[in-house]
Amino acid sequence: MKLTEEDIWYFRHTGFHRVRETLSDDLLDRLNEVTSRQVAEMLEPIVWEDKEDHRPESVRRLSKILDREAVYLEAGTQPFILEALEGVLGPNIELLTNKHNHIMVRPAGSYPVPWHSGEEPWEPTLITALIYLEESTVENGCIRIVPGSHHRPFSHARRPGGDWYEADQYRRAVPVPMPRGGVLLFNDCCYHGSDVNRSTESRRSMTLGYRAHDSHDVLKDDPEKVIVRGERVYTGHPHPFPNPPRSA
Ligand SMILES: O=C(O)CCC(=O)C(=O)O
Repeated sequence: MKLTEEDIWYFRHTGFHRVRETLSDDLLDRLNEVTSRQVAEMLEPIVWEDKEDHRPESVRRLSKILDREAVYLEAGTQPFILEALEGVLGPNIELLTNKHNHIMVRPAGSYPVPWHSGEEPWEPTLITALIYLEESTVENGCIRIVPGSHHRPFSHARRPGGDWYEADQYRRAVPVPMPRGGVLLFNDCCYHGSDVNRSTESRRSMTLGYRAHDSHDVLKDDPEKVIVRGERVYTGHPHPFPNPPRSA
């Protein structure tokens, strides 16, 4: 379903949007089955909870998922997700393979994701999609986002560091619990982080990054970008410029 004008206004102002629709049970089952296998077999590349402890229970993140199994691209190109993205990115959308492109497995006890802003405010808008393979709650360490922080007019370290609970971001952020199959979109320039997983189960979500295609790009075949909606248009000014100009 397309975003309403109100949805788009709030998305632009707060920096995040919970999509109305959810993934089908069939797709979720397939995603979880493939993910369980990759975790059990400890298929690299992996980010570990503890670098010294390589066990399935210590898999924090599975990286480069789009190279692993087609079902991950199937999830990331669900029409309802692309339709929602179109509300803020326009009709020509690229999925980046060199940003995110991972599953946060977040096993029981998983330590926090430190506060960070994925992009700087002056960079082209990058929308992160978190696609939930399992329910995400305050108890299992759901994401927290600082609403409006993508509009900050001051410069601030992208990764401020320090104690997670003492940080200004902790006071300013709101927790965003999500259902199994839910999709959360947010401007990656917003400060965000997530708490310890205090439950006894994992809390899996896919993380993907999308941007509007840059119509001024002369080279269209960037191997790290997959066009997932629309087309790669070109709108550069011609040179020499027609005289008299056909249009302004
Ligand atoms: O899902 C989370 O816990 C945080 C996700 C995140 O910040 C990331 O994947 O970059």
